[in-house]
Amino acid sequence: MTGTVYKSTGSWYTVKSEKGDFIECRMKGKFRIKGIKSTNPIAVGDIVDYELEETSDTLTGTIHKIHERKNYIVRKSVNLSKQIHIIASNIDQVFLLITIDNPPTTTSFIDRFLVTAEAYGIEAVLIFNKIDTLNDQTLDDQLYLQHIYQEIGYKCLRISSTENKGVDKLKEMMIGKVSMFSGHSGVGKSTLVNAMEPSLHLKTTVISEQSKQGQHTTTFAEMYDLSFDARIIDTPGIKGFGIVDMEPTEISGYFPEFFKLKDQCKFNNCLHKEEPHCAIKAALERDEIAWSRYNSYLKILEGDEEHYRTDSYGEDRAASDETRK
Ligand SMILES: Nc1nc2c(ncn2[C@@H]2O[C@H](COP(=O)(O)OP(=O)(O)OP(=O)(O)O)[C@@H](O)[C@H]2O)c(=O)[nH]1
Ligand SMILES: [Mg+2]
Ligand SMILES: [Zn+2]
Repeated sequence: MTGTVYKSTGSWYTVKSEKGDFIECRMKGKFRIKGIKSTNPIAVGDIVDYELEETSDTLTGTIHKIHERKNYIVRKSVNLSKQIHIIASNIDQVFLLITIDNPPTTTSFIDRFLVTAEAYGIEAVLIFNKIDTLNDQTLDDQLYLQHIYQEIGYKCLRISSTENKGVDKLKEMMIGKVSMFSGHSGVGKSTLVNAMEPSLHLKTTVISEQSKQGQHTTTFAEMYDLSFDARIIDTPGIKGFGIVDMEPTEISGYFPEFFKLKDQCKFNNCLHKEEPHCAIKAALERDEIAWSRYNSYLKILEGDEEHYRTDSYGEDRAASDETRK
């Protein structure tokens, strides 16, 4: 039988059958996916073949095959193993939720996320959430960021999940598609799912007053069917976004505004650092490329690991638990 993975806890997978039932499944044997060393062989969104277990009283199943993925999005675990973690597969679009100061989202984080989405060929849309909390200063910051990304060509939405602003426009963009929400803990991913589908009652938690950080409420990625012909994958908050290995010359190809110009650089292997007659440096000087984007590019090029927080909760802990099994 064939079904779709709606939730993965590392040892059990909730699979939705073609008839629409949910079956708890285990994995049979070991899966090795060519070329990737992943902490989780089966991810939310995977299409799998499974067999029902006839011996048990409760209906469970065993997964014996994963169908080829249309795409998947991964991040490098920020733990010692440096393994990659597949966040979800077979997705049509990913929404990155951004808050300006509660919690803060850095441009470096946004850009790492966008580079990963570009590298995996998945459309990314930016959601500026909690617009109801902006003051004069943070409103300026938000509009400036939105301007930068819109100029590059990324779609941006301004939303208040708690006051239901901008939510209808988002719903429209989600019809008939599988979407994923990502972003730091506390930016309001689960709150936004609840705003679209109040009957789900997903757990949410106020961010820490003191640290302005989220509390890692959602611990596993999970897909939900929504009543307006859409599917959403809510995910645990991510701290840093380690970029999966890329060749240095490949990186600027994932910055669309660099990509457009790079053929005009004198050297075709230009890294846009100190090389003469570099079209990207020239555009930067003319303010046609944002310095924040260029700085993110340099950081990725230098292989800096982003380390957003140093505690060990949330998905990174889940990922390392799975590694130990
Ligand atoms: N004022 C305001 N608060 C919001 C908004 N969206 C979410 N919140 C609040 O932000 C807090 C965190 O929301 P969650 O939905 O738990 O955040 P999350 O992104 O799911 O966090 P993790 O599951 O930890 O990754 C909750 O107290 C929400 O009520 C918003 O648009 N405006
Ligand atoms: Mg959540
Ligand atoms: Zn160049």
